[in-house]
Formats: sequence, C-alpha cells, structure tokens
Amino acid sequence: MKIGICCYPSFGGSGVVATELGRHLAGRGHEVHFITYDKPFRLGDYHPNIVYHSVEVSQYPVFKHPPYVLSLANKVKEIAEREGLDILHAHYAVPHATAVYLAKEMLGRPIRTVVTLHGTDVTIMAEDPTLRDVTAHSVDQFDLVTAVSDDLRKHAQDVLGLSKPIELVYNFIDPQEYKRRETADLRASLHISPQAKVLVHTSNFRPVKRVSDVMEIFYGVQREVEAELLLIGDGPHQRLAHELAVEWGIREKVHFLGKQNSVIDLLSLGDLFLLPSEKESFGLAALEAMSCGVPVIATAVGGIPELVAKDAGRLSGLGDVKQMIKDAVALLSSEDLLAQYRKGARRQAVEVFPVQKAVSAYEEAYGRLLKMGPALK
Ligand code: GMT
Repeated sequence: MKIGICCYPSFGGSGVVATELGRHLAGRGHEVHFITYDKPFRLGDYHPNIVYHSVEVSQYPVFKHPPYVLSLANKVKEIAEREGLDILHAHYAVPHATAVYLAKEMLGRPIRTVVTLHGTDVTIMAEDPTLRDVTAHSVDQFDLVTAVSDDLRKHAQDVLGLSKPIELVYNFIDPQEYKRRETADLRASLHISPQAKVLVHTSNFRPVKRVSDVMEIFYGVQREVEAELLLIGDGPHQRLAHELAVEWGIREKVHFLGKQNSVIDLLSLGDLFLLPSEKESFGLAALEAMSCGVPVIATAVGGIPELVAKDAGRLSGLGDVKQMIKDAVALLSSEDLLAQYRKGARRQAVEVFPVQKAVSAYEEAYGRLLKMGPALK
C-alpha cells in the first residue's frame, strides 16, 4: 500500500505514534510518505520505503497568520496525486483532519482516509467554540476514525457527535527497543548519588500535566526516601518547576534535562515515573517508562486506568498529592515490592501494548477500506 501520513513532527506523543507507525509499516514493505512542516524527530536514518515531504508556508506581509492548513492541504493533494497514494492517515485532528479532508475534495480521484484522535485535539481543541464545528465536520468526512483509548473513544463520540462509530486502536511500544539498559556511566555523569532512588517525569510542561503536583510529590517523597528527580522535556510550566525547586531548597536534587530525542537511557535510571495529569487520553510517556521497567504513579484520569494495570503502578484521584506521595514512598521503601511492580510494568507493556499488534490493526483497517472499493470524493 502507499500511505500518506500527516502529523506533528515535533516533540509530543501524537507525532511519536505517527512516526513509529510509519516506520513499522515501511518495515512491512508499505510505501510511507510523511507530509508535515519538519522532519519528524523520531524518523531516524534513511529508509528505502519512507519519504518525508516538507510543507512550505507562504510568508507574505499581508498575512498576520500564515495559512499553514492551506499549504498542508495543497501539499497532501499534490503528493497523493504524484505518488498515487491509496490511503491518507491524519494524526491529531487539529488541523490535520481539515487539511486532509480538503485535499481529498480537491483530488480528482477517490482516496481512502483515516484520522486518529489523540487527546487534546478532542478534550481541549474540539471543545473550543472557535474550532469545534470545523473539527467535528472535518473528522466526520473520514472513512475511518480511530481513538487511542476507550475513554477518548467515548468522549469523542459525545463531543464530536459523529455519524459513524469510532474504532479503538491503542497506542503501542516496541518492547525490543524500549527496554532497560545499563546506566552506571550515565548515573555517574549526572552525579546522582549511588543510594538515591530516581523519579522521572517527561512531558511538554503544559498546565494539563500539573507540573506543580510533580514537584509536590517529589518534595514529599525526598523527605522520606533519598531521591532525585529527572525532568525531561520543556514547556510553559518548566519555569514554575524551577522556581519551586529553588523555593523549597531541593534544586540540587532536580535535574532539568530539556527536550531529548531518545529517552530510553534516562528512563533506565528510573525507579518511578510520575504522571499526575489533569487530562491524559493515553499517556504514551508512561508506557515508554513501563516498557523500561519503571512503575507509574499517576492520576486515574482519561485513558490512564486502561494503561496502568494494578501491578504496573498506583493511581489516585486528581490532585491527591498526599496519596501519590504515600504510594511512591511505599514502593520505594521495599525492594521486593518495587521489583514486583517493575516486572508488572514491563509485562503490561509487552503483553498488552506491543507495536506489532497495533500496526496489524491499522494495516488491517487500511486493507478493509481499500477492499470496500473507491470512496466517493
Ligand atoms: O499532551 C498533549 O496534549 C500532546 C498530545 C500529543 O500530541 O502528543 O498528547 C496526546 O496524545 C498522546 C499520543 O496519543 C497521548 O499519549 C497523550 O495522553 C495525549 N495527551 C493528552 O490527552 C493530554
């Protein structure tokens, strides 16, 4: 099959999922075309079945806001026509669903379309009145709509009011790639005390991630157990994390590592992963940690309970920092308990969310759409 993928190329789970899906589809012999404004950061080296097409946006003095969505639609149509694509797959509805819908309308021949909803495209963007109608209308034009967790599937059905059911295809991990590595050198280079337990948080530091809860949890934990915190990623609330670390006198125990292309080595240092988010459709960052044998302390919101099974971590109510501290301290204070949770986290990642299962589900869905014959424009 020849598949066009529209996604965000930058740091963020939806772009990671789109890129990994494309890489694995290419590995199965399909021809994959990424169409976006930058090379997806996880794309890696040259692969004979993968081409990245760059979307150029016109800069003209009359534009206060350069029209990315139009340039994207134009490029998708151009590539679909030129390369004879069979399928167009949009990841994250805003604005990719609208651009792909427009491209399909412009294309002089039928083409099958899939859109994957990832989370905030529904839970924040599609609830914003300035985007709601155009997003819902665009998504409803797709042949297949998928969501990355059952919670998001149900929520999207309510918010978008689509004329067709949404299918569930869980996010996934490659357990062969995401597995615990030897970290002695890295630990030394970060000057982490040999006795310290390591807590990790990875995110885009947006308000929805509740970074101040991450800091409060760590503050509470390090009063009971010798511990250090790795903060991976960057975003608007990173400054707040820094201010709190200074104010609470724990700055030397918090490592601000910024955006990282690969997190496997850093996750391999981890004893616990913190994800006290307000909303989280799935929590890909937690799955990456689990696959590296790092149990999760998180909020029971959105799709997180579908991801973090009982022996893979502990969940609490939103903002229940006290309980999260208690759970973290309990796990970190018993080597046996921690080892049990480590195994549980890895097992859950390997058995429930392996990449091959998800890639087969998407591949089967594409095949099903193509067998249905040409769609009307
Ligand atoms: O967190 C975000 O808003 C970014 C967004 C993204 O584009 O990466 O994350 C969403 O999609 C991920 C991949 O499917 C999910 O793992 C995240 O849970 C989801 N974020 C939220 O729902 C807040």
